[in-house]
Amino acid sequence: MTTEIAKLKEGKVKFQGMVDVVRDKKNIQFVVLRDFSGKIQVTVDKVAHPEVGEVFSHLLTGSTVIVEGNLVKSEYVKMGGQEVLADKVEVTSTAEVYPIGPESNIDQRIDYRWLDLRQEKNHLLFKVQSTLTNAMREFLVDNEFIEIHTPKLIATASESGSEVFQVKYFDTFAYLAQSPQFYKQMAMSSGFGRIFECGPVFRAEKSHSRKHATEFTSFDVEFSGIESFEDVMELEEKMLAYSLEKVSEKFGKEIKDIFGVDVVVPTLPFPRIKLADLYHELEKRYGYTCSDEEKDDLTTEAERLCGQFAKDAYGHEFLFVTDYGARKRAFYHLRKNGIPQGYDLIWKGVEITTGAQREHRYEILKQQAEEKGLAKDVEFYLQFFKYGCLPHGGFGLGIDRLTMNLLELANIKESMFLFRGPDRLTP
Ligand code: AMO
Repeated sequence: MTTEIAKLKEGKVKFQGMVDVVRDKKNIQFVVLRDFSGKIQVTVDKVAHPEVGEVFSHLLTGSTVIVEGNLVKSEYVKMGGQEVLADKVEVTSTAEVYPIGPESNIDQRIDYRWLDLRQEKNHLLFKVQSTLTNAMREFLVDNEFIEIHTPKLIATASESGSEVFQVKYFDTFAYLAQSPQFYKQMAMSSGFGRIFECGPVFRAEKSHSRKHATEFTSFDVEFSGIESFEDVMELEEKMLAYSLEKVSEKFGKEIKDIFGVDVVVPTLPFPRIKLADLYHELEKRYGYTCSDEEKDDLTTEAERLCGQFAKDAYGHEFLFVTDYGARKRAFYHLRKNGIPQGYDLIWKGVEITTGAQREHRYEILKQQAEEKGLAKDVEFYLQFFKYGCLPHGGFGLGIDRLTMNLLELANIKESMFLFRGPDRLTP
């Protein structure tokens, strides 16, 4: 039995599908069945096959069947110009009335996410996400990066002081990794040279914003032998341009039709601007100001305005912002003249990446950790740099945010298979 609707051929067919809709007329029924590959119209002559008509007339959307019949060309059928004239049907599961509909909000829809995901729009979303991450992998593997898998259960609350989840671990406690940061750098110390990882990370932040989740998928890259964080930005922009081109080729038209969004393959290089210059421009162009204290980081409003600014100043969707204040950046960023050698990448007014050259010299790294009051927690990590380590850098990119931006979705919840937030642990 063939199970792919899209591959059915003229003549006798037997296949499985899920009921999309049943249109019941007096003597005839038009049923749309679907599977992952596509849809097909099944036409039932109720006079010739009353027992088949009887079955379909009781089936609700979502029920599943095995149909046997004859597939014929038909110029009257909009759906691919073909139909299956059914002579047999077997029900494999029945569905109840759907508890959600077009009027339901995203939180109600997530309660029944498996039904929500049945929408074609959502199928497209995840095909796009899969193509995007696959292209990123492909780009890196072609450039001799290897994929590694680092532990998510760790012994100490880590990194930047950002909140971590504590979990019971036999007679003691463990923490859920908020980033593979320490281990991707360990790979550099191990001499791996070029690595990446795509996996879950956890943040115990009670944020209800449109771009925060407590668990998300992070695409992390780290590589050695760099001369400055410029090398890191260069790799990332090339990777994104390559991947967006793949998405555009494969799904550009469908994305435009279904999401109303143009997939723009970005030109290289992406524009770059220092944080202080950015604030100057935002004030000059849009009258935006904030306190001096806020200016060593990007405020939420400034981040949003970056989308407009990148478009107005450079005709670009992306913007690298560099030269943040040391107070706001992670202790492991290499500093030159006190300035952290890192960046954030803003796309359409939303941060999608943090990247940097790392401090690879043990003594300085230790001192920077101490300054932030983290030396005890990161003792194990500091060891990685005691026995020599090449200069290196890398970046972390949130896959869910990337997808949200690509398809211009209102909320990150839409772009996650299953969202996890402060009030959400189910389904
Ligand atoms: P950072 O903390 O900036 O950097 O995270 C990197 C990227 O991850 C995404 N992101 C999130 N996505 C959804 N929900 C959240 N709560 C959330 N927090 C962050 C964003 C962000 O740009 N170790 C560094 C990376 C590095 O330097 O390599 C880090 O984790 O897209």
